[in-house]
Amino acid sequence: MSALPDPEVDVGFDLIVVGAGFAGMYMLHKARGMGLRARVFEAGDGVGGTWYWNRYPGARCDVESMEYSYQFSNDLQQDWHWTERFAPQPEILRYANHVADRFDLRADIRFDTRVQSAQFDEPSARWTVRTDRGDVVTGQYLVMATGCLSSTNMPAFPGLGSFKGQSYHTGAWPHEPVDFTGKRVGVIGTGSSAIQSIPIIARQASELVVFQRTANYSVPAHNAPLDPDYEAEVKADYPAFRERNSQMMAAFGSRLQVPDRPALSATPEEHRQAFDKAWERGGLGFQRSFNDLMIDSRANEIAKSYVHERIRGIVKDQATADLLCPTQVLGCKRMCVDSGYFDTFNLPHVKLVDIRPKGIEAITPTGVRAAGQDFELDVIVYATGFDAMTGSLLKIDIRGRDGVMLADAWSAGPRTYLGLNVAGFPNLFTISGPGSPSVLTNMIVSIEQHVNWIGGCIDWMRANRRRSIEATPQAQEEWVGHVNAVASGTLYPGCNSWYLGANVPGKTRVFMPLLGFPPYVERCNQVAANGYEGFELRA
Ligand code: N01
Repeated sequence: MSALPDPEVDVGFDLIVVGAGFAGMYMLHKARGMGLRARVFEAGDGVGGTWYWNRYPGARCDVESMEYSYQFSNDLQQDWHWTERFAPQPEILRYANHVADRFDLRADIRFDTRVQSAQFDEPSARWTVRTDRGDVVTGQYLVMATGCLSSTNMPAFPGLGSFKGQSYHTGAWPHEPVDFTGKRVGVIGTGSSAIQSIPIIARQASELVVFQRTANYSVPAHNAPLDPDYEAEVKADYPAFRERNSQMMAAFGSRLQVPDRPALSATPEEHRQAFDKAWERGGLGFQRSFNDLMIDSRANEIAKSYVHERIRGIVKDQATADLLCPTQVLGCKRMCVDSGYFDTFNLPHVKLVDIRPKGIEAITPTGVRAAGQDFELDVIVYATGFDAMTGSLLKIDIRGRDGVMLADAWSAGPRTYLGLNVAGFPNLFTISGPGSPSVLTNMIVSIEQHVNWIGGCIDWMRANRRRSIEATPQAQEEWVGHVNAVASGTLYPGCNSWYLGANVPGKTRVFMPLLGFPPYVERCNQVAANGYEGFELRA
């Protein structure tokens, strides 16, 4: 990397963007296309966001590669070639870098620079942003492209820091490969990051101890080289393929064409056929085998039993298999997609430790104390997840009208209108913010929809000579109620998931994302068509 530039003092930006992941990169490209002067700040030394930080072994996207990419440029989507059905992290990072090069994005991004504060100034209706490198810049609009899963969750285990061996967090992995050969490794956590990395770590480690608090549902990926016929078929009419996916509730997976029917009206034989088919196909489509799995707990129990049977069929030691069978509602914690996770527990040097009810008792100088035992380790991998959706936003001292802090405005949980703006914080936009479909969808599709909406909004404001936009408290109240009402009609809020913030001690428990991409898009479009109803626009 080249030497870092001197701190910048510039009061002339139209748009300041925080984060150079997929959201920040496209926002910058969009802004330039509109003739806006934009500055992007990025804490890392490269683009890619989540794919820049999450370099743990086995990191891979669980949305298929032909879908997990930008659609704003047809040339880009035609030119780029994915090599696997589910793209691995290094390839996605290469793609992000390709986009940055192709659209010459780096020129307007300041890397290695963390935004510390952002303050709205009422008389000028502009935001002043300060960074840890001394930059002080102002812009009319502030766009938070900070990502939903980017602030790592490191639990305050007693003795944390005392360990003399090597420690890693999956969400902030080193850039150099980590060699586990001959090492005794402990992995804390059994979410997606753990489930993807455990089979790979087990191939190298001399001993692997997995510390499990909650067993998780996982379906096989059946990853494979990308079928060239399938790639050609999609590329022959990429826009129509994108359009079909945008009509799906999670904005991906239209090609599965699963029948839209409830499990409760199907026979046991039909259940087996549908679940077998989904299991053999691999991927998150399993959850769509029937349309009532996330609505009716009896239907959910049927899917749950099927997965238990599969786990018991793979894992030879029945006590271990029992521990690996999750008890919570299937899907209320995000389902995982794995390559050989359950099989790994058949290896003689891999051990599963149930840490309930006490959890991790301590990190010691020589390893981990849990379940009343001391485990001697050379390496500890913390796969303990993220302070999701709000973590990165609240790490920044954001102050809106009258100096009100975002952290105070959200003390009882995040409150937004459309997941795009917060009452009292004019000209602030949150890409894939809480209250929008975000993490319950193909993220790139949601990101593009938000960036396009923000672009349209700024265009409209310019044409109509408005200099500030801000959600009304009433519209925000109604929206928060809507998001909660949608979630409470489902089984999603039924367990301690990060969707609810329940994985971070002390975080207010509220279901943060909104279910259902197509109705959400319709609502956003309606709001715009009606002159940005629900927003106050000042001249
Ligand atoms: O994090 P998680 P993640 N003591 O929160 C455990 C996306 N993602 O990084 O369930 C002991 O899911 C915790 O236990 P429990 C994806 O959206 C995508 O794995 O809270 N254990 C859990 O087992 C995913 O959902 C991909 O009881 C503690 C684990 O740590 C999201 O990122 C790949 C603990 C954390 O699991 C997060 O996944 C990877 C404590 N104090 C991630 N605190 C793709 O494929 C936490 N745990 C695209």
